[in-house]
Amino acid sequence: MNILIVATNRYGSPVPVMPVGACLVADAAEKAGHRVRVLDLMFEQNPLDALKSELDKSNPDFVGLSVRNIDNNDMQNPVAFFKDLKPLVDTIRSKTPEPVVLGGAAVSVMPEELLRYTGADWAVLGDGEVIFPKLLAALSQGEIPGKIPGIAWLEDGVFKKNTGYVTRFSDGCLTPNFHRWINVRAYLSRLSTIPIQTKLGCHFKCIYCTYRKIEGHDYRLCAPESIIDAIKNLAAIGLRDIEFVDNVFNSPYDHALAICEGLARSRPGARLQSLELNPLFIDDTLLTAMEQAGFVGIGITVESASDAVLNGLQKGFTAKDVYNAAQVIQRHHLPCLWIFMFGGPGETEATVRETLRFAEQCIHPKDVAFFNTGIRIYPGTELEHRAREEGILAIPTSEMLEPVFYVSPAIDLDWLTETMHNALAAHMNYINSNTIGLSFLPAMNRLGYRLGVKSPLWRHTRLIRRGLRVFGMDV
Ligand code: B12
Ligand code: SF4
Repeated sequence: MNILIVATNRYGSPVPVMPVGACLVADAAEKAGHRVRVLDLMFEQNPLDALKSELDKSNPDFVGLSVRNIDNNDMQNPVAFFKDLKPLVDTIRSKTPEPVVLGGAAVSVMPEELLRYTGADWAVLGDGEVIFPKLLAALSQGEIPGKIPGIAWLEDGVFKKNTGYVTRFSDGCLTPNFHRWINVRAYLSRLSTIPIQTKLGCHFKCIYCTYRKIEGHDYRLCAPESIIDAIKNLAAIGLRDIEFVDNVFNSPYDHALAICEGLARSRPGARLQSLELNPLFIDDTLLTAMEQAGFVGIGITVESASDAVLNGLQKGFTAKDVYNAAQVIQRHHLPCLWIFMFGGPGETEATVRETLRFAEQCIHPKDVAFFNTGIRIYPGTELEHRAREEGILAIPTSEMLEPVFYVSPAIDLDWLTETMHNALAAHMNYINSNTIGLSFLPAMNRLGYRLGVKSPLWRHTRLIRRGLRVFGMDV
């Protein structure tokens, strides 16, 4: 069959992210014997015109839409990306009667709502490179796709899904042939990194999290040797800025350590990053291995340094673990981005002050702290139940594609905004979503690339903020 896969994401902040999922799915469909084309809308001036002309060219029997983001998860400057989908589906429908299937992280998070909103025929939940070829085979043989694990659809207006187990990483196929499908240079020239996953699944139970909906609760680990080989191959073709996009990179600890030690031994010459470290599994052994492996930046997602909030979020670690992790990080030379989230259950003025005190005392000025405010509420999460109980959320799930946020009723948003404004003014290494949501961030990424700046750009936060302030900007 002729297959067209459309990578719909056009968001350029903090960097445009390469559509790794769409490319993996394209690779898999081609391997299954189909003629596949990918249309990446990221840099298209006019996405609907680009889609129309691609549909004319490829005359597809089947169109897959890769949907990454529902919205930008930002309470201060919300942008709803899901609204771009309807005109895309309408354009496809105007040109062809063939089936339209949705896939991508956003679809795993809110499949029913996205199927209803777009009117697409099928949704693939999770691992598209395994499920999509099976769906194509079923449809081409007139079989019922609903028997395939990982498929969702609407039947007489009723949402149905098959949530059977899917195996992944079985063929060691970790990285797609990016050059075959997308304009890699366009991404690299905007400081994008090459994404790679080392595992799926998460054992933690944070109350707001959607990741287990996407990847499942059980770990599905990729063999460390396969990961090391994949990184060597990427580096050998010049794709050296590589980012681990696991939900948590350092859990299970032994798996992460084996990968880092293997990379330290084989030295592929890659510049590695991960923004998803959990403070529970940070120690000198792992950080030493990461330094030797070629890491150039790490991010640690602690959300808070207050036990009341960490408990409320059910993070599975304590403020003591956060302080311990900070001590270990200070003993090493890896630039670190600390990620916090204000407004969770249990947040008060006192807990915000506790977290800010931690940041002042324990985050080195050359490292960076990112403070988010408000937590996006997703259907089916513990946070949704809590928000409904507390009267914060009253709309039905069908309306939750529009971003809705939780902020602890015990916190005054004006006070928090003022407090953060003052904290950012006093610390040039602090950023919040207003700073990274800057409309000119994409231009800054391009300028950075031309000036020879290497990813991650956040390492230069102090310099950038100072520079922009000289030009009179309130950042
Ligand atoms: C790593 C990550 C990042 C990194 C990306 C780094 C990089 N170089 O790529 C950073 C930190 C930059 C980032 C930023 C953002 N992210 Co992010 N990110 C992730 C994370 C953890 C992994 C994404 C990933 O690469 N997965 C690996 C690939 C292989 O999987 P995949 O793309 O999902 O593809 C698979 C399936 O979805 C499916 N599939 C994909 N396409 C298609 C197409 C078809 C036709 C089919 C059938 C199947 C299919 O098959 C693929 C292979 O198995 C996810 C959470 C998660 N666990 O998925 C959030 C996630 C994708 N991010 C999210 C968001 C919101 C954002 C941001 C808007 C802001 C934010 N607050 O984080 C920005 C947007 C950036 C941008 N420019 O678009 C949301 C998106 C959904 C939503 N809730 O709206 C997620 C799901 C997290 C969440 N909060 O729920 N992110
Ligand atoms: S540790 Fe991360 S991925 Fe796991 S449940 Fe918590 S927020 Fe989600």
